Amino acid sequence: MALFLLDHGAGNVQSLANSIEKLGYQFSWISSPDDFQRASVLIFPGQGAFHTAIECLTERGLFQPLLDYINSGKPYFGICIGMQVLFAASAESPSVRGLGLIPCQIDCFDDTDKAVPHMGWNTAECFDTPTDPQSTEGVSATVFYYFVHSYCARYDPVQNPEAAQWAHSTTQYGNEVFVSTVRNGSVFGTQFHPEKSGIAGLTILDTWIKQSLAGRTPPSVGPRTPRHAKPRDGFTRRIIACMDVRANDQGDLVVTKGDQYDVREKVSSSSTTVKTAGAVRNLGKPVALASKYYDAGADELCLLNITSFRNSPLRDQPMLAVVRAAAERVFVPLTIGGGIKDTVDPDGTKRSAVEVAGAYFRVGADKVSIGSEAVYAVEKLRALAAGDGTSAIETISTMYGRQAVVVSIDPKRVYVDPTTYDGPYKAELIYGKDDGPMDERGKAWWYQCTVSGGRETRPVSAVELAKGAQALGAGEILLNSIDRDGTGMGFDLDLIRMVKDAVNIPVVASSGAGATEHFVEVFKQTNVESALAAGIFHRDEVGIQDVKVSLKDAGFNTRAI
Ligand code: 1PR
Repeated sequence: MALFLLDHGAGNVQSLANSIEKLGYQFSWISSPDDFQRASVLIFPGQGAFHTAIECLTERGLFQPLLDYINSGKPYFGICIGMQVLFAASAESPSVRGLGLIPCQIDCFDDTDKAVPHMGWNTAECFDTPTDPQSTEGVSATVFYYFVHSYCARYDPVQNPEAAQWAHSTTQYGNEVFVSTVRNGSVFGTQFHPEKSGIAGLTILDTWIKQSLAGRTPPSVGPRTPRHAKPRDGFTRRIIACMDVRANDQGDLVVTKGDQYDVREKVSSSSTTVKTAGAVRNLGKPVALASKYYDAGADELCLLNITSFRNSPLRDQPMLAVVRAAAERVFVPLTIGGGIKDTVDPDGTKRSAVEVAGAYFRVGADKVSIGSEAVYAVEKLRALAAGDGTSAIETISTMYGRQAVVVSIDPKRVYVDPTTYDGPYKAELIYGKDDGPMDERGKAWWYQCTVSGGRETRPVSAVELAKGAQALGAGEILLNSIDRDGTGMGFDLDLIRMVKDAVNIPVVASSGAGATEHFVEVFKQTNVESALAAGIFHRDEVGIQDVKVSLKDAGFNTRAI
């Protein structure tokens, strides 16, 4: 029996390869149509947009051989888009035909009551006997799986009977119930990413591969009771550990952490009280810390190359090596930021932002985070009134899907006299709060965007950037605050509320966490889906599990390890 993986060329397939290697299985890649003849067990970890997957398969002559393989009755496991291509069509790409095994359409989530994409951890409730791995394929209703998708197969036995017949488990997001795994004969598919779902996901992969290599007997399908939306879904709040990475003065990549983005030690000379900048703070090695946070139950990890705006990321082999090594050890989503833009190598070779992002996806990143370039793109959007298709946000989201593009916002408060301010951000002013520096008390403020790690301000507000980024195709906002970064004062709730209310995509609250209560507060007082911290985790002041216990006590769904 030979296990093969299918790479359609537009997604992070490295994560699945890493998971399968971790489980101890050997596999080969499908690289030509003939390889399907040699495959007896096949996994297709499709990612990105429906049309991209189908077009890539067609261009490489793999569409029909894939259909023939599935029709032959040999075991097939489709992940995310690899599951969606089994359907006849998708609302994402109405003119493109899928494989058509499931004769109905994939629909778009309704974003009026929730953020879309559905990005994060949720439950999956199997129809079959919970104790029998032959029938559950290892899917358990008591653990959580990582989903990231804007389109889904609605579970509705009346309106969408074919999808309901194929449904093996369902998941609820907001008020919508959708099919989270499909199964029929030797065909299995998960809408979630088992390769990014920690131990729970590895269990599914292991169960399925083991049974398939041993020879499967297609399970019989028993009678089913139709399901309806419950008062509450299983979607959890995500806790993200962030590592700011840069070279220290010896040239080694280290995790550092700033106070309001200043990452150098403050050194006081004995003869004077003036503090001067010392060495870059070193809080540990990126891969070791990433492994530690994965083991501790982080729902997601973020690695930001904070000085990459100075050079070409594709020449930054140490950073690529860090991401590769981290992806081999952690099986939760990994976001990589810093320097995601069109660049020119010192030898004059031009590199597009898509190439830069692709290099990170190929070594195991799941999402890229765009900072400075997003600000310039939104400035251009304002001037042209529409995207021209050339920005990093647009090109990467077109190729890899919106869910792979995060926009990182680095805003700073601008204090103004509310009685005289008549600038363009009047409607975004925050009044009557006195949590800023003493010399700004009594003033109002707005949030101005910065580039190059906070070194330069630009005439764009955080709200404007978030809206523009969403319009250009970003799938998530990582919302920092230079004023709160490293202070431990808690998240800037006014900023977070304002940005969250302006967009429909998920928002990550970042900067200022100093205690578990700050996480409870940000989830109670804003609608963000996730919260990120750095300093308190690096300094072991608060553990990731401490945060989750507090959230659970406060009534929020959280993922246990
Ligand atoms: O502009 O596309 O090259 O991206 C650069 C990226 O690097 C941006 O995401 C930017 O936020 C980040 N960055 C640049 N300089 C710094 C710096 O600190 N000097 N770090 C920097 C940003 C902020 C957060 C931090 C939270 C939580 N780091 O990610 O982790 O504030 O910290 P806390 O919990 O300790 O308060 P581009």
